[in-house]
Amino acid sequence: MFAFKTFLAASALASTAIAHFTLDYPTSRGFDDDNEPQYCGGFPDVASSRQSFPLGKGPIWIDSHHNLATVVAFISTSSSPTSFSDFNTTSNGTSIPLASSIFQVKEGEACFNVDLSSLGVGLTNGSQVTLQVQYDGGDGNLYQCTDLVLIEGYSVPSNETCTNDVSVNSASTSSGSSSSSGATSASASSSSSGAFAQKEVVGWGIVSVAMGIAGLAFL
Ligand SMILES: [Cu+2]
Repeated sequence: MFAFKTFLAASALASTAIAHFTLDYPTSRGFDDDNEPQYCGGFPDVASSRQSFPLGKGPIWIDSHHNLATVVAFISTSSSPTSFSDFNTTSNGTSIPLASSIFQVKEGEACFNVDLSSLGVGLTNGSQVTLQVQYDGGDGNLYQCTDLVLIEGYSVPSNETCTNDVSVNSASTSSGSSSSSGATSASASSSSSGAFAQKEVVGWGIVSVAMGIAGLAFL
């Protein structure tokens, strides 16, 4: 009897462990671990109310349940995106750059900053976007979506600000976290050239992500 109870407890722990990852800020449309491999984690409809989010630098928080995972974020500028292809181009055909670098996270809570005003796709105060996070912890690509309205000068809650940006130091995983603030300010002071430099470094990753998105779009 005792052993059976122990077995049940172990099973409960195991099902918690397959939670893949959650998008905690801004709040996800919804979470269903069985459907997380699907577009927007199985929640294809835009949320009834959009969350305010900074037009400039703003934080994204995830909770990773795998030892190590590869993460990237991208946006759609459609008010009602319906597929991955809506995250490739704007309505007038302009291609949309990735919203983050392609970076790695360890298990646990992690944050990274995006600056959607820097993407060059004409976002302004009041623009509506959907941000999708792609996460691969070794069991395939998983997705979460959040629906935002971009506000110039919007201040996120102080407990959601991201000072240890895990997307900044991903190329040097052996370096300590103490160097992160310096790296953050360095990249912030040269955001446009920094973004291009990151693209060069992770060029093949971007190509494979883009091909993955395009492949899904043409299925
Ligand atoms: Cu998983």
